[in-house]
Amino acid sequence: MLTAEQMEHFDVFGFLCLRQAFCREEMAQFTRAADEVFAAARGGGPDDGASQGLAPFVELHPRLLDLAEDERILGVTEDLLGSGYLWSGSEGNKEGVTEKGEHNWHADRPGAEETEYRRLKVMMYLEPTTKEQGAFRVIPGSHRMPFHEWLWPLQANHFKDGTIGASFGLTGEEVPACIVETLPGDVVFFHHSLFHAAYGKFCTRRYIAFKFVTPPDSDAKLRSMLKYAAGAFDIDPALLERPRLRPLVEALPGLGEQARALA
Ligand SMILES: O=C(O)CCC(=O)C(=O)O
Repeated sequence: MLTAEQMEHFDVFGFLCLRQAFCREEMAQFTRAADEVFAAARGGGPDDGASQGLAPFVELHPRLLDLAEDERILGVTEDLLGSGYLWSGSEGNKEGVTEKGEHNWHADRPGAEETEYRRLKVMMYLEPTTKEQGAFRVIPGSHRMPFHEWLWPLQANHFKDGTIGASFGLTGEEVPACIVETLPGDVVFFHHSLFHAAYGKFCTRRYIAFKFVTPPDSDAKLRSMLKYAAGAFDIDPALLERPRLRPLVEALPGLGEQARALA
């Protein structure tokens, strides 16, 4: 499904954005479904402007499970992770009106050893994002050592006061980066050890995310799964009912047992 150039882009830069993979009508359906899940999580009440971060997410709505099964998500994931890759959870996120609007620089799976474990997060933003307003930013190539480790000061100052002056004399927004402005229908795939951030987030900004991993072939990888994605070991029954998702989750409970035995 991906071209050799797109695969190389992901390998070298640690991310790939597929433009307009989903059409306007499809996005309207996914957005409606996502909003239903956010509303249900509020007990059906009106949007009070509070932030919402839900995991699991797509498991809670059949239309979002259709999205999860779509070739444009799973086919690309197979190209990037190889056959045998596993489900590692889903998320839905909605900004709150009182948030600072920033998510400072970090890697979700930080550290030299973690860079060796090939894992993906897939982001679908439901509102347009721009440089000034909430676009996803990445530092290309930061999923690889030694560059990954040189950026450690960004992680160390994560969530302090929004500045990283102590390290590079820059604010978070000034850090040299690729700013991935998106429209609904675009899909961003990124390596889970890539440094990323977002600034200027706004209260209608919502995203749906999927996480996938290559099968763990070492104790270190099992421990990492347990540390970062333990929830995925307890399979949501809705995933077992979907023919394309079932093979991605069946091994998870057994892997969970192995991981917990190591802990
Ligand atoms: O809100 C965003 O676009 C970034 C989310 C993020 O930092 C993450 O998924 O780890």
